[in-house]
Amino acid sequence: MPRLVSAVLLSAAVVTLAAGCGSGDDTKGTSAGDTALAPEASTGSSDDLTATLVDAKGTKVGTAEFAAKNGGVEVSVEVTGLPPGFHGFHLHSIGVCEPDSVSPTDPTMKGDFLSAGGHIGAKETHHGEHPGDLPSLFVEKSGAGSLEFVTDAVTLADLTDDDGSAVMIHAGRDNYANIPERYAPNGPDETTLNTGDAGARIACGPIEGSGQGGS
Ligand SMILES: [Cu+2]
Ligand SMILES: [Zn+2]
Repeated sequence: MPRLVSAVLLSAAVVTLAAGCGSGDDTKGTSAGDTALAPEASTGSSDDLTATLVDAKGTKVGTAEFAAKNGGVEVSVEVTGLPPGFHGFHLHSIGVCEPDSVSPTDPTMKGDFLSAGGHIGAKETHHGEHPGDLPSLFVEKSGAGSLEFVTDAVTLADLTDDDGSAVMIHAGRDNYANIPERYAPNGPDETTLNTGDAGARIACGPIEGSGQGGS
């Protein structure tokens, strides 16, 4: 450090000489600045999970991170290059993201990222109450979007079960199966109760990491 300080003083002296007047700037040269950048590093943990989101062409469109928080999971996602507006955003039950793949539950269905199966918890209850149902992702006009929230409906261990899990972005909006009775006197149909009608799957990311110790 002494070396740096003397270099700063020297250059300040040169500037002062060159300028020919004594407006010496003494406020520079106190160099605590570098250490102030550190705090972010402390939030990382080896238990955290991550996912790289790709579109059907395999192009990376974003990343998601999952960290244990308050007995649940804090989710942070950032995307770019997606169509503006609201998008259905879910945790799907299988950690496989293959374009143009066959649905594991319905072999007659084929489409992008169907390999990831349905929403986590789809067998137990209806959409809107699935543990894998998440807040909608809003994408700005630029194609960029970000979202951070906590869900206590899943744990990191749920996301790292035997067949893994995947984070999914849909083409359309999620209605959370919230269909007014005046449209559906007998209640929403099966598709709505399973999916929330968010449409095609446009980006998918297998969730990776051990997740051990997080619950
Ligand atoms: Cu989904
Ligand atoms: Zn759902």
